[in-house]
Amino acid sequence: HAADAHRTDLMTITRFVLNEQSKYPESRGDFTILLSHIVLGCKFVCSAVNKAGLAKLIGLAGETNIQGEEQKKLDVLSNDVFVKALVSSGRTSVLVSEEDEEATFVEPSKRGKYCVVFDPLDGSSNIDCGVSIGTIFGIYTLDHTDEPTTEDVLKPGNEMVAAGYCMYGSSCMLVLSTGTGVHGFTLDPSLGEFILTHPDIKIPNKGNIYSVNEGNAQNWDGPTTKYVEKCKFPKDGSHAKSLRYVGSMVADVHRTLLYGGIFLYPADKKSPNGKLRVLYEVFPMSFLMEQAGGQAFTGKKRALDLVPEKIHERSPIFLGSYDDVEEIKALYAEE
Ligand code: AHM
Ligand code: MG
Repeated sequence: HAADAHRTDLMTITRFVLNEQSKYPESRGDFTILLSHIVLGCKFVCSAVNKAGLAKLIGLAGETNIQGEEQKKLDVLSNDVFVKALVSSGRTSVLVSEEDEEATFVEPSKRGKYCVVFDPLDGSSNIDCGVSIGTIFGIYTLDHTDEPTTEDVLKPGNEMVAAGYCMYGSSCMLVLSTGTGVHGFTLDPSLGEFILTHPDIKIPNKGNIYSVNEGNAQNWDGPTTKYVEKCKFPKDGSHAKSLRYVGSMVADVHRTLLYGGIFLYPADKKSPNGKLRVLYEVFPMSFLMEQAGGQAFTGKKRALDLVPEKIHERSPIFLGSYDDVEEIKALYAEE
């Protein structure tokens, strides 16, 4: 269609969220402001990630800057940018980042009603070879006016009001849910704006891809072992599944969301709670999966019903297409 070649009615992420929020008469635009600061962080990291390879080529990485400091590593830099953007939004009170051992409590004059948990740059093993990496975030509301504590984020994932990720891949994509479905926005670099390109993403009910680090197979438990065996050697006449594993959660979950299938980071003998972190990896991705019509399971229960006791707690996770997750749930139920 010739008319499609130049779209003139651009649904930016800000316009989209303003539209959504206008459905709530009590909304005063706080969420929109918070999100615009998250978006700023994502754009900054996207630009830094895109320049990283070049910087290396022309010898920037490892050099010292004007203040005589070593160039910051990309993950540290990303964390600094997100923390500063979130604090300066004036809409946050508690921040939990994968990069910081302790939670950040925003000073009283800059406090707001949201708490944000995030992994500023996930998939660190992929940074140096230019493979897709991403930012993951989840948002809670503060439900009191007392001094904020970590209790304000040690809440089950089903209490999150929004979650999302930004993938720094062949294009930069921000995928967001505020509890009314999942929507994907692609960064138009010439405009510097995220444009709605994937409205109302629904994950297929069943997929033909499984995604897991099979190098850990010797340490898996019974149900995970049985499940992966079934993926490769199905006994019911169905086709074997394909294996895809980037080792970058955002990329692996993004593909799972769009193509269907299952992503697993199970428990194993060496890491009985798996590897991934409940607050800023497991919860946001589980929130998105459910909003897209899929499921997320820990091996014991619905992932979003977990109540974390520590901010950096880990949990095994199985998430993806509804029917595929049903199968792994059945295997754990047999135990
Ligand atoms: P990171 O936070 O240190 O980057 O680790 C998280 C990453 C996830 O993106 C990915 O799903 C997982 O680690 C891969 O782990 P493994 O290398 O054990 O397969
Ligand atoms: Mg991580």
